Amino acid sequence: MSSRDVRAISERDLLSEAIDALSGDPEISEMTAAELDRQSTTLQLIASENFTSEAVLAASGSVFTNKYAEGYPGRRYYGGNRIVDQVEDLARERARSLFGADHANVQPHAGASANLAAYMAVLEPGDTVLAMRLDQGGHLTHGSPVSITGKTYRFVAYGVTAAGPDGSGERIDMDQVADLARTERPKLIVAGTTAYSRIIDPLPFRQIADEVGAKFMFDAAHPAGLIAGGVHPSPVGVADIVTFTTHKTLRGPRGGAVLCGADLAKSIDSAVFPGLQGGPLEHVIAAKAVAFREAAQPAFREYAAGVVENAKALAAALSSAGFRLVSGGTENHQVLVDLRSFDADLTGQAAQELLDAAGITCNRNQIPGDPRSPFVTSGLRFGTAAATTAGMGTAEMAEIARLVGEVLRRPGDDSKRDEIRAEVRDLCSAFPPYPGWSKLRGDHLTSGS
Ligand code: DSN
Repeated sequence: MSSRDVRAISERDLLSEAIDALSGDPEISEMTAAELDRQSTTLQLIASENFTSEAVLAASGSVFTNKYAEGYPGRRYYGGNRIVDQVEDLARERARSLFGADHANVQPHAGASANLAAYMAVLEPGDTVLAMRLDQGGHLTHGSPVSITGKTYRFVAYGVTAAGPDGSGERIDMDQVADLARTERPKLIVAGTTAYSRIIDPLPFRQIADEVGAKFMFDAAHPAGLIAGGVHPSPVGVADIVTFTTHKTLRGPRGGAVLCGADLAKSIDSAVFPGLQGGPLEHVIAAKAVAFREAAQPAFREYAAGVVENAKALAAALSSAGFRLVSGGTENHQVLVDLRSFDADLTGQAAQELLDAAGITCNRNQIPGDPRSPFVTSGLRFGTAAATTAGMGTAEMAEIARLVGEVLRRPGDDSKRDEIRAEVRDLCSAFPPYPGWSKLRGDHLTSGS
């Protein structure tokens, strides 16, 4: 079974009805068709995005959106939750089974709320936390001063090692993690990144946490699908708490979840509700359940391996095109590019805009030690999760790297950019993310970029 088969579910009739129902709202109907067109005719290379299955979309748009269900299965604050309880129980059970966890909370609306719940479960305001700095590859919720996390807790940051020859550096600096843990005595150590292209081994973090008596949280937002697919080591059973998002490599609906041992189950549940959230999004929880089931299929393992294989191919081709890769390559779904080697004057912001205009969607990103601000940046981040779902392989990755190089080599050449835009459209036409929908909505699709 191919990686596409696992997501080929027969909800097309249901979905076609759902789309037709939107025709009563011409503006949103038109925007939905335009966004489907954008997703179908441009390259989706944002590392945190993916294409869900049609079954996930169907569950996300289902009648469960109508239901208030504050509380947890069997302990709700509203009536009428008999079916919703079954849905949430099933989602929890599937999450537990997929990751081999004792306890799962599937209510967090996002990765940020999952992380906040984890902090709230084990920390008091002012407690010290050790986590990766945003400009080294960490996340806003890992203590950035502009995030509520940085305002509430005392975060101390670790980073990556200096760039070495032949891509030998720019790995998480475990010596620094150990040194800071010994001097700062954090109550919690956080592993997890948003812009880092290497495998994160949870075991050394566990050892350091044990040495200093800290709890250990692993934010698996990015690699969750790679962990479920067996191509990255699992932090479940190693970390005290594992948070993740369901919409990145895991290919589910937009949302978050928390896994933990039985010892922390009550604290995590109380932190999510009533600590941080009100009514859970049961339609999204239904969609999470669908995604967990899909990720447990054998074909998902092939998909996860394909994502990494494609990232390696994209990295190799970008390197050949003259781009320096942060850490020299990749072991996950991401490729982080340092643009300065390619063109010292080209910022991440300008490169992102140039690529966008050519139909290549990626995001600018700071690289370790970036002299430019987070808004401008010197880097680009690419991801292969969505392209792999659409069926692209290593040949397409080489082609994408060529297109990226051609666009960025001629920033002022509008006709070249239009030529590449046409090539991108041709490439995408062979890999439609929702083939049935494209036919279904052919009359509504726009012809713009
Ligand atoms: N915005 C996500 C990402 O792109 O990695 C993280 O929250």
